[in-house]
Amino acid sequence: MLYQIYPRSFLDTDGDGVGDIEGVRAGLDHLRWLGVDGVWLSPIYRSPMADFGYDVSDHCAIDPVFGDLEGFDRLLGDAHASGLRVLLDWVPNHTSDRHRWFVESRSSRDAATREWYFWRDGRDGGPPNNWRAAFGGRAWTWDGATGQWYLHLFLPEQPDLNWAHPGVVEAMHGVLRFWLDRGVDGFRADVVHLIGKDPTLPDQPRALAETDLVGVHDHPSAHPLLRGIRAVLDSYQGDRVMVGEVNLGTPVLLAPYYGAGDELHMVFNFSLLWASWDAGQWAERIVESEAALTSPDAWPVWVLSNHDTPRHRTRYGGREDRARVAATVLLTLRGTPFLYAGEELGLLDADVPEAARVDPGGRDGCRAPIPWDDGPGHGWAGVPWLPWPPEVGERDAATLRADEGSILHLYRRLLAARRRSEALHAGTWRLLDAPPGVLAYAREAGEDRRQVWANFGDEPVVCPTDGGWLVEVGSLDGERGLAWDGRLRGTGAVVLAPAG
Ligand code: TEU
Repeated sequence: MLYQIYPRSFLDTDGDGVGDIEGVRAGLDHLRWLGVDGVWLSPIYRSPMADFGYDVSDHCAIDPVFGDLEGFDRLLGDAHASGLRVLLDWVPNHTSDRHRWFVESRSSRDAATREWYFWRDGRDGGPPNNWRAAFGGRAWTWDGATGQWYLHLFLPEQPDLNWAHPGVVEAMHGVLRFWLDRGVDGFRADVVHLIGKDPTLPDQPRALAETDLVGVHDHPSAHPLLRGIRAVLDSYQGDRVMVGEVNLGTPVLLAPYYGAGDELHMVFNFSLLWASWDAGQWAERIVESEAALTSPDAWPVWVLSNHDTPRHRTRYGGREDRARVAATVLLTLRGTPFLYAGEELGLLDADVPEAARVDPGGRDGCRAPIPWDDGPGHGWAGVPWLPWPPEVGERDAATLRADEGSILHLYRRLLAARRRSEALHAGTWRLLDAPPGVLAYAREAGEDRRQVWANFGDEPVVCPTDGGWLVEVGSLDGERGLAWDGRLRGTGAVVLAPAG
């Protein structure tokens, strides 16, 4: 299981109210106790923070707000000493407009890095095509100095790199090598599908003209680029991995990004993150994903929350019992589950007043600071950059760790069950017949077998069972170790192990 840390919201140790690398280091004990295998750090590189680090101005320097390279090396050493792998967030599609490459590119039409970005003449007095940006508005900004438009699928402060230019490929491979040489175990690759573009930059079809490209852009030129990127990782000892953020809507569109085992090692599957609270929809999407990812190279990835989306407990109506059922499913599916820091505490989104909102994508609520104890500062050295999430004071890491029946202990028990069962961490997945409102499946690996039964409805349900099963983990406390009689509590789930 991999655990996403949004560093500025994790733990502040130097009093500036922004989480930092030393805070991540201090949190390693929590991760080890929980049973995390590795962490993905959202960007910590030098950045003007227009998009809170996803606008990188120097890929090989740590932004001072987080610390420095020596501090990062200490974190990496401690994480490795704890058996944790560390993935950095690599942002290949765009840089900050204050990156030296772009500063030079915009300085002159003859600049050496001019073609490292997309510069085009306008059309009919406007931008070169009808592309829209992810944070609203058009995906082009006019630059008067050189009399052309430049492309940015996100903010104007995030100009898109032109990966058709060999200089970009070489420079960005160099960035990967800089961190791989330092010993990082791999990368999460931000909107990596967008690096492939048709050089003619054709208009979006009329039906899509008002949408941004993030969820629809799927150009074949991405695949040779991904093979080149994979070759860089494969040139290093130790299995260095890359998990790609590919925002395409259905799993069948994700499968090509694994290539023939020579492109991405893993690809985020957001189909459950986008699903409503409905057992039938979850079953359909898992079946669809299993059917699409049939290649042995296409190892699935499941995720319910991240730094771009309202937290799933908030999405499920603020119900902790639903978050517990969701965790039971997430941590027993085939593939690698990703957790988003704080979901193990059952955090809700913070209610951020208009005046305190800072994110251009309206995502502040899911980025609220993580509370570590019930003291006045909740473990933080400074006043956090965003408001605390609700229930702070009784919902924090220390308080939940002291309560065996808490959702935190449920995550820990599920991760331990996953680790000790080959069926759960490496076995097959098969849907089981279940009553309406119940998602049920079997996991098998040789002699090792598990079943998971999850009741999405509030009413208790009696399920068919061939007997001979024990409750290994129950989403609601007090069920562990009991023989299973087919009864499921309302909004409750069980992981079953053979009784014999
Ligand atoms: O996200 C891409 C993406 O799909 C989201 O930005 C989505 O379009 C947005 O959340 C809608 O509000 C990645 C990063 O995860 C995100 O934090 C960055 O803002 C974005 O890319 C640009 O780097």
